[in-house]
Amino acid sequence: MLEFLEKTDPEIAQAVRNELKRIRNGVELIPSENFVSMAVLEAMGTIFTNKYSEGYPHKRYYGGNEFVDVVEELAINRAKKLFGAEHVNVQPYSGSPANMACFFALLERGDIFMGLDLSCGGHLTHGSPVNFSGKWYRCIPYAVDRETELIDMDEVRKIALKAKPKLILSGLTCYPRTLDFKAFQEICEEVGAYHMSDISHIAGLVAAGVHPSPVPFADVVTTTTHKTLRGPRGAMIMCKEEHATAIDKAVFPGIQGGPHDHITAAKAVAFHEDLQPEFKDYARQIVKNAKVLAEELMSLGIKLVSNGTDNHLMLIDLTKKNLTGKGKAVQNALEKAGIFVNKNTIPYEPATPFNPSGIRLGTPAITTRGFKESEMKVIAEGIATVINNYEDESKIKKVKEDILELCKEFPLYPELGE
Ligand code: DSN
Repeated sequence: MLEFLEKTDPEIAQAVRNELKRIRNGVELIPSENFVSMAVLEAMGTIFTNKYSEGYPHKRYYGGNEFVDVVEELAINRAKKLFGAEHVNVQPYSGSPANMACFFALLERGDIFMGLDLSCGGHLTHGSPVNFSGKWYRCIPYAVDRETELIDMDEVRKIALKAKPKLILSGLTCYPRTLDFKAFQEICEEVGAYHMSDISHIAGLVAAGVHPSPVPFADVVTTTTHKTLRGPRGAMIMCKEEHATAIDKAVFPGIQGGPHDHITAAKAVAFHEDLQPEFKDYARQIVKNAKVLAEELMSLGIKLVSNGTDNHLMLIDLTKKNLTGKGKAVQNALEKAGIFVNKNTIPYEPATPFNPSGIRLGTPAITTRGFKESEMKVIAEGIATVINNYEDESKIKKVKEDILELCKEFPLYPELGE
């Protein structure tokens, strides 16, 4: 591997090798990450990176797009089949521009919309005041219930009836439970709002039928392609035919220039993989693994937000261990043990976003690696030991040894050599 890179740029080649070693010797629990197949990896490294193809298939602003059109149409058609979508735009560079394109297509600056509050599991682009979505539009957030830590749809409805939003966004980056898209749709219809859904985290589960889909209901649905869908870094927008022109115009020329054709090729490959029967098994195993990991953690005295999970992720509440604001310290201690997670705010966070009181973790990447229920028990024990002893180097070292042992049994990217 890296034959040419090694000669041209040994420093970058070394960084790639080090990264490979890091992921092989650790347990990747960041719920937004995954390991793509060799075919997806190969597609990303093709000569399509050289091409400019502003516009859409058969309507381009540059010549020489005969084969790019093949690639983009395959990506679109496979995505439509995967989700049953009426219209798909596969050009968004990533999740944030995909969401921005939807706002541009459906709203005017200053319009009111509703999104899940960031500290309760929403995304920056769902109305955070530091993001374009909160600066250019008036976000009236909905939150989770303080007691149950669940989204209360009656409360969402009450807020919607009062706020009269032009759009309601159903979506999550850190909500461990099932979203009731049908209930969101009913509220949208009652108040005359567009329904936008961001399924970036759960798209693979939705495609495999292990989480309800918003596609039959929502006006527009966005998703990144690199999380549970296990594709390249990027995003796409699905929408009802009536919004197709507005969405396409908002993506290009609204906010983007030339699409990244090598990434479109890799999206097409990933969607092909996602359409295979094995992908359904993979998605089911993600959820099974998450349930077992959650149960094991709770049996070891770790408090989870909403006391469990229905999807691929869970959120540890450190306040119950008297570790309020220690998310960063615990994340670092887990990293020393070879367990990769991210610190996260918990609902109604008593500390700060940079030093929050939560740890977010999930099972998409470790499930790709082949881990099953019995491995979840080893991981849960490691996590609980580190949390209980996050300043004790010798206990952390012992966990690292167990994690290394576990990792050896599950080779990662053997095709890439040393
Ligand atoms: N940053 C992503 C995540 O980790 O959930 C969302 O954009």
